[in-house]
Amino acid sequence: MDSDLRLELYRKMILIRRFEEKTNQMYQKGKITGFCHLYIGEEAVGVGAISAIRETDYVVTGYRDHGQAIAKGVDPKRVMAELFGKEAGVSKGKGGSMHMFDKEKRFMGGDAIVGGDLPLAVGIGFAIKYQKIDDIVLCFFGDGAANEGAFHESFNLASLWNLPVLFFCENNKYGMGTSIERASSIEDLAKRAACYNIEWQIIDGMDVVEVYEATRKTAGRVRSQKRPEMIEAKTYRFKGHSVADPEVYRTKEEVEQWKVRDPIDRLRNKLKGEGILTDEKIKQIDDEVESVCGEAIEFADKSPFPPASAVCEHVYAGKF
Ligand SMILES: Cc1ncc(C[n+]2csc(CCOP(=O)(O)OP(=O)(O)O)c2C)c(N)n1
Ligand SMILES: [Mg+2]
Repeated sequence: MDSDLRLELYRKMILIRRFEEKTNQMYQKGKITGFCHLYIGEEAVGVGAISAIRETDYVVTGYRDHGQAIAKGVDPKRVMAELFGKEAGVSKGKGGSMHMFDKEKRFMGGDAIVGGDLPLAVGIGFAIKYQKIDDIVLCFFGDGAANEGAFHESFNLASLWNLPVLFFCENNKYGMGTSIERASSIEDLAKRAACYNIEWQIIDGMDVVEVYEATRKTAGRVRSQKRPEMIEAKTYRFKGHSVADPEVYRTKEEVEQWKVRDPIDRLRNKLKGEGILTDEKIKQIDDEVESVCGEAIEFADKSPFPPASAVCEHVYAGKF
């Protein structure tokens, strides 16, 4: 892979890491409230996969969505404003952390229901087929979501109807405080795809270049063959399930072992070793990213909260 592209992947991962660290700080300060799930440790998955599809392709995901929204090109300012519950947020401040949404960027959420985005991916896939266009849907979901009925229903219909959906499982070994060993009859979840006649593969989710290359090739097949496929990336979250998680279900040693595989450190070391990344360039990227995050916080802080009169807008029920 050429060095410019690898530098770009590195920059995006750093941006998301810093953005999430700032999000955590803002939460502790009381600027952000409610549920808030950080993506720290898993950046290689969102960045690698989303960078490998077209801008016109669709992304759907679960509630660990800030980083993926940014990777899809959603403005970090509007993501932070949404986290703050402000009117300038991508969902007008009414969705919060779990409901990032930007139709223009074809980022179709952000879903608080575990596995809830899988049927949405099938629906979008069906619309693409119906309109005879060549977009695809990249659908992220967790290992916990793979145990939901919606997973099986969605895989069945996507295969039966030949829909262009790339199902992407982020297997971070835990669904809240429950380890995969305690929740699933198999640990390699991608094998389930075979039951629905769907091609599958397992990749290293801590290696952004591997994620990018696997997604690029798979997305190409999904587009040309108009068939769903599944990728399972083995990954790990370095922080708790949400910001309010005491993490009693896993050992500090286990977390430390995974941190050795930090996707950002890995790529930085590789690029430094090849002479592509210098200390000066590292600092330049850090400074750039710092100012993007600082501006996002300032923007979010300045934006007003939505007015009380807007409470019945953008809801199915309408006025009552
Ligand atoms: C249908 C449904 N059941 C239960 C929950 C509560 N819940 C929220 S997150 C979560 C764990 C899901 O884990 P996973 O799919 O592995 O995603 P991760 O948090 O690891 O990214 C659960 C059970 C929910 N939000 N929706
Ligand atoms: Mg999980």
